[in-house]
Amino acid sequence: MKNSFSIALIAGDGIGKEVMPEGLRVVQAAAKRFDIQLELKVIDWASCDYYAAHGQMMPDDWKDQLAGCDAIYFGAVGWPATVPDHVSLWGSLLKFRREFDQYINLRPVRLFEGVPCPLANRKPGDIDYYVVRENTEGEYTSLGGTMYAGTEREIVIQESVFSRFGADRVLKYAFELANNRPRKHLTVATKSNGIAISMPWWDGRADAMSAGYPEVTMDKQHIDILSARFVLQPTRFDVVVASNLFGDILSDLGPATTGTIGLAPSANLNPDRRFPSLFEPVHGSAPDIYGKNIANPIAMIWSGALMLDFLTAGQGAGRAAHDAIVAAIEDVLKSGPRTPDLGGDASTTELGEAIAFHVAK
Ligand code: GGG
Repeated sequence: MKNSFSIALIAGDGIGKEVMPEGLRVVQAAAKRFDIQLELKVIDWASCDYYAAHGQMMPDDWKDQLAGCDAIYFGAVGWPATVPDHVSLWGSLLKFRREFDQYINLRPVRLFEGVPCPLANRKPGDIDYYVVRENTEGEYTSLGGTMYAGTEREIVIQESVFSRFGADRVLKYAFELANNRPRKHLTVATKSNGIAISMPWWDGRADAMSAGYPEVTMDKQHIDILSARFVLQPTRFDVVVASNLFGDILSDLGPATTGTIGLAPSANLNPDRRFPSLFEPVHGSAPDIYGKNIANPIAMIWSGALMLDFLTAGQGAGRAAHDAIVAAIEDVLKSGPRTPDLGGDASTTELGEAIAFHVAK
């Protein structure tokens, strides 16, 4: 099995620049321990600083520059605010997702021992599920426009796009994931009572897909009550599949119920492996804490573990490296240093060093 990989490193903006070194520190410690060769390519674009100098987020030949990379390890995008958020996002991260056909955004949500849970009477094991977010279409489109701009008759239209191809492939991924988990339960996020064209159709695609997975129990929940149940009844969930926007919202809410969004990793996957996949924390650039070296690096570190696992298709050295990183996160969260979001006063660097130390053991 291949054990040598080329990784593009894109720190991006804000705290992306602070958590990236810690993610890399841990990924390199795991790679060394499990004899995985990593060729690292540091990329200084896909950032608002690059935009300030060049008037665009990425160079025209960005795809050529990433040719041959097996994965992209990504920090955050969107700061300073001189670049509007939609410009920075569409000019970088969304280009990667769409042009590298990263149609799955896999976001684990888990309550760890040692992390104070904001929900009453919840213990580790009560919150342990995946959000599978459709990542290339849905509500995130560039289709629409404005009419009568600046007048009293101003109209703005933004279309959502759901394709049979796009829905079926994300539903298939989610059913497969649920089928391989002990509980074998899939929740389909919907809003078919209010969004009365695309969402009943989405539900119908899920019904059709479920016929191929007789062991998977499926329920469909409207996004409003589903969100409430993330807070009130999190034990109901195992795998949750959602459209692009619903999935984005759920995958911030879910981690918030586990104490801090600073723990939440994500994997933007091209499961076909025709293009590089991208691994990033769920959180953004967090300008409010940027520059203080207090951001929680665990989301970045856990994303690095997902990257090593995916690169080796969940087997061999990559799986061992993933497991060692997650075990180190567990150990450090029980009794190690804590960043302020976890109730401590440790720095980003101290937490990263503590996890790397456990990984290297
Ligand atoms: N770490 C990823 C990041 O910077 N995310 C910022 C963000 O707002 N992303 C929007 C999205 O994932 O759709």
